[in-house]
Amino acid sequence: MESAIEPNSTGPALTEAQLDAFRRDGLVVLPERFSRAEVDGFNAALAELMGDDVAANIREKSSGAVRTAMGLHQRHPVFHRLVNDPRFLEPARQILGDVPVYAQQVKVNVKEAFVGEQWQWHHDFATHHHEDGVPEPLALNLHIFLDEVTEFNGPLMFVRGSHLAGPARASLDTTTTSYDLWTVGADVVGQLAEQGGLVCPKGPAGTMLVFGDSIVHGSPPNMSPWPRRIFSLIVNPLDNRQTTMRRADHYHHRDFTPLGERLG
Ligand SMILES: O=C(O)CCC(=O)C(=O)O
Repeated sequence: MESAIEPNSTGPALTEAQLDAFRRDGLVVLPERFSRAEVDGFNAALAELMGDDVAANIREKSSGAVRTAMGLHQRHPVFHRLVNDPRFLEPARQILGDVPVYAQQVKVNVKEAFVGEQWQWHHDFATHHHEDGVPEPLALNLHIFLDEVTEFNGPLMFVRGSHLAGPARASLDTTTTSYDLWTVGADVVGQLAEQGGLVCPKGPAGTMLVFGDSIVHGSPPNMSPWPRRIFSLIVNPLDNRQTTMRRADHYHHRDFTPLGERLG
């Protein structure tokens, strides 16, 4: 793929080339970070939660299918263990420095076959800042593909390097999909993409993806016959934590216990 994919390293740590890719492009793709057996375990745990009639299972406007299942580390021990996995925490430490981080948001974005809706162009910091009062764009979004992600099943697209000039102008979109989001307008996306182009990470289940809080990204609907599930952990340094507690806990958790200290 494009330059954001760098050869895998053997342990949880990122290589220098992978760190360079993250700083330059705003994201890095890490192939084969989780095994097929581990992914099967995550999908089995998710299946137990998908039928729950709770606010943390956010549904598609038209189909009623679950779009995002949130608060997962509080709902299943498999995800409680996962948010403390060194394959997440070591890259976070390398990027953010030796600072304690908390689990800001823990979810699976489920794009069901045929019905999964789009995610508008946005960067995560706009929502974190405007809704939750997060001061700086330091949070990291750590993904694991739970299905093979292809060009067909609604893959994420990133505007490469769109973080470099600072967070892009954004406004609140409450109508386009079932998920209210601070989005980036077509004019801004066009200008940024002119400079950096688009990157569309694809790969088998078990692939990991790391991206920063201010890189612009989005994804098209899933018209294919195949689901596209992606686990997402957002970590944020404790001293950059939310200052406004307006949203429900599953959108932005208020347990500021540092990750890596809560196993057991
Ligand atoms: O799952 C997707 O397609 C989009 C997810 C996303 O934009 C995010 O996690 O910020």
